[in-house]
Amino acid sequence: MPNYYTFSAADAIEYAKIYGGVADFESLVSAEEIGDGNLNFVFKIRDHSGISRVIVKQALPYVRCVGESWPLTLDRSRIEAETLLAHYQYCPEHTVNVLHYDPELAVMVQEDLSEYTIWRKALIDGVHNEHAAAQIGHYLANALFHHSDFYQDQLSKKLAVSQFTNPELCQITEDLFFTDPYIEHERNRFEPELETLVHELRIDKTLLTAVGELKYKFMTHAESLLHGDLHSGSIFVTEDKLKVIDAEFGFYGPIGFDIGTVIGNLLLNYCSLDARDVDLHELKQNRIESIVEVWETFSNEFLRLVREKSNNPIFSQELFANRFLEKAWRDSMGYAGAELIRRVIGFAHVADLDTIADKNVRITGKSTAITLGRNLILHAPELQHINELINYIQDNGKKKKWSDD
Ligand code: SR1
Ligand code: MG
Repeated sequence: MPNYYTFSAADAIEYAKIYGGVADFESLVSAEEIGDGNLNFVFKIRDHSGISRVIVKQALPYVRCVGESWPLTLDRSRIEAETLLAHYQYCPEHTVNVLHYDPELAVMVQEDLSEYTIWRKALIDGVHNEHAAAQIGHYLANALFHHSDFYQDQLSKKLAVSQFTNPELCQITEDLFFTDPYIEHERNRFEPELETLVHELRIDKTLLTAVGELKYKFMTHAESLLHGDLHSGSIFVTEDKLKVIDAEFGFYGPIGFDIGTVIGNLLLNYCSLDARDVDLHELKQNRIESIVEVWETFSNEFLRLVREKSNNPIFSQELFANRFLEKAWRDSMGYAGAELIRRVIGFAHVADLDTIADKNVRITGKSTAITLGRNLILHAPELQHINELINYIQDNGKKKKWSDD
């Protein structure tokens, strides 16, 4: 990228003036770098009243949280913008609006979401956002249906698969999700108290085979244009609204990966709740109801879209669509399990568990997450109904039927 340079705050302001779509653009005067993710610079651009007006986001040619020793393609910025635009086309109410992007500078300008809170923060604070689960289910159905072979025509789908080929970011997931946690690797991080549980994962051949199946499917099943990193830090919420951001891991993959990542993050939060000063019973119930609502909204909406909009006379048969969703459900369970495990023992953790100050409570929460994750991966193929998952979660991963066989 010959024209690439890293933006200073002043560069970000100038850029926002030109491309931010702000009528009184001369009023844009300050930029605050607020990026707290692993990869990029994010500038919040404010006017002279201190009101945040737009976001300027720039990819760095390396992994930000590690440094230049881990180089990373700038093309992820194009992929992110194009994935968000593609999802916005079919679900504008739940996708952040990209106002402008420049692949050479690896930069994009996005709508400001200052009135929103990161869903992970709300979940950690013990908040139940009543509408969030149904809204993310709606986003998943619309984003995934309209980029699948149920809707896209054969030729444009195949061109799109090539447009969204994202080898370096996919490699991160292939390694961090599906390989590192199951081997000794310098990127892994976990407390010594978890050593026995981790060892048990690594010698469980049935588990490793199931993880192999999930990884293989991730690498080969181009079912739809995924967000690719739909954890609760990529989702912004208010009391009644929800927007998805941060789609640089976008690619054509198995739809259960996005659904499973959402469910996995709700489960990670569930595992952390014992540490919070809140009405535990009610909040645990809220998290479980949210998981049910994500799946039910997604599957009902997906079926409605198949009935009303599918262009393919073979795929639009009710029985075929139902069978497709049964497989997506089982995949989702497996990917949720893999998310639980990698967020506890791999490179990228979650604040839900890591910020628990009391060591015993933290280790208990993390142990539950590992055990739950392991059982989800192992038993995903036989899980017929969401109620089976719910019963199991309510037993905190100790249900005899599963752990004893
Ligand atoms: C090196 S990137 C680590 C993690 O951050 C991203 O948000 C993805 O979840 C990735 O696995
Ligand atoms: Mg991200």
